[in-house]
Amino acid sequence: MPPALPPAPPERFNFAAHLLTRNAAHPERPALIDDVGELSYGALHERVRRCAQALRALGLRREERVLLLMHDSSDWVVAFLGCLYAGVVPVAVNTLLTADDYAYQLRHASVQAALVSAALLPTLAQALQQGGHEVHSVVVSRGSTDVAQPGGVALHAFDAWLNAHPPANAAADTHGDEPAFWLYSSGSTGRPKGTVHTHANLYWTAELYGRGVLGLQAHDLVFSAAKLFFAYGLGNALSFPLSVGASVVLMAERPTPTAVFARLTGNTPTLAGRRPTVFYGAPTGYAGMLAHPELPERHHVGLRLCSSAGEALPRDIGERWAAHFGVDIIDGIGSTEMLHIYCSNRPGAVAYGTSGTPVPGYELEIRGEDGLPMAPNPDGSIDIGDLYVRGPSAALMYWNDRERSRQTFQGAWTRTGDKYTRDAHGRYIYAGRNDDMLKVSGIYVSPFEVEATLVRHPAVLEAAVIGITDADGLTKTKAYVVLRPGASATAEEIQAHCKQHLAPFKYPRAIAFVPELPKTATGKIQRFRLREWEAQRTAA
Ligand code: 3UK
Repeated sequence: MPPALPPAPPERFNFAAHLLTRNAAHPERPALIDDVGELSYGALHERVRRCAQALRALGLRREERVLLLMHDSSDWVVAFLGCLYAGVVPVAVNTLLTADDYAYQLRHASVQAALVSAALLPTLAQALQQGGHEVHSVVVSRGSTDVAQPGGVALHAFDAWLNAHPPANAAADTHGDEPAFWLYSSGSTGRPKGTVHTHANLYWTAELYGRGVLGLQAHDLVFSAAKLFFAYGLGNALSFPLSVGASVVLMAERPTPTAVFARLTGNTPTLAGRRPTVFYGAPTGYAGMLAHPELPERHHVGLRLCSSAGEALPRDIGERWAAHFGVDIIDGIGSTEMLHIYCSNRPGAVAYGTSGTPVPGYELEIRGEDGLPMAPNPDGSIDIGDLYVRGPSAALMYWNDRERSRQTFQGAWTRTGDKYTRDAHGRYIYAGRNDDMLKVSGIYVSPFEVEATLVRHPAVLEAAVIGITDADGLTKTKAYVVLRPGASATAEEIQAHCKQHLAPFKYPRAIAFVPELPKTATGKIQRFRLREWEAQRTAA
């Protein structure tokens, strides 16, 4: 008998209140350990309720949206849960974007207020200056609010703002299916999609994956290299651990190998020797750590479990990590649309090079070109097709985008955009995307967006961007560039141009200068030819 699925949450359900209630019996236990200090479950309880009250005092009402643009810290968690507690909807956004990106999000989400890290305030201020938004208040976490104050917007310092308000007495009486928060997700063309998630979706991912598959326990100390603004990081470092009373390490800086090693070995002032038992990261991060000269020895870390998602984990990386640390990496596929992982390996039963089997509570179909589920072969395997998933944590919709919502959310089923096969043991094997999206370091990059930026460089006539596979088996972007007659530019100059005009993580990792691009008779760039060139080059 498979283990019974968890009970459905009650109809009236507020996820923040649910977490606080679940942990009310152990107020002294550490909940969050960030770069500057530690917050117990009791202190978290109080701060979340103060935050809810303070949001109401700003004039925010149920269902209104707030931009959450912060580096990982306990303030991030307090802000997110404070919004949920008040029934206010946080729009949690990537901290690596440009002022133009934020200006779009402010308008698209009709945001009323923003919660921002001091270090990101200048970028947000630039976005606010573009106008066309309804933001009336900005709350600044950790640092000076000394910045040219955008006209008509009130600035508050997070700590003083919280402390000026008593804890709210009661949580907003939200419905489990009510919009709780949004995350933005990029598509190959068009603006990013505002993906609307509910209170119940957080519950389902925490119960089905965090508890059900990963088996997180109250005594775990978890650390995620993937940031809280990614759906992956939000489950890893917020909803999963806080659902079981575990403790979380939060880190504001970029997850470089050195920064991650310091946490894994407990070697920071606030950790003071406490070492994470569970680590989550993207494959590129694991590869970077394995290649790093300061990779800690097995006995310097306290890991019992590692998780990977965002892009397929190459077998070799999993095997090398397991050989070094004696701990498997559990690879699973999830998405912003499904909120977290719905198909995964299992602790103690890992098949590297596969995404494992469906997470109990989710159903998968591999569909053929006719749109129907493909029949298994006699040995039980299924040939390549389009992966669809059905499960209780699917987003409600993409905000204000009927067309793309319809394409993705098809009744109970969600179209993943991924190609998959299934082997004779029932394990699912990733076989590429069926749009042009690339996953670089586990983050979506649209080749078209990069191309549009490349051609803005004065020396560039035309450009095409494709994904290439590096020596670790991971995807990196490569740009084929045709220069204007008589113009010259170096690869470094073109990369610097991209980092300046695009979110820097989107810059092409390699540049090839070519006299012309392969095109069809009608002038369309033949990307498959570029991929063939690449294959020939690597074979040579
Ligand atoms: C790809 C994978 C192979 C795949 C995510 C865990 O990555 C997450 O969400 P995104 O919306 O991207 C979704 C797409 O990324 N992908 C993710 N994981 C894997 N491909 N193997 C994997 N293990 O194309 C998928 O459709 O950024 C991951 C939890 C929550 C998430 N949002």
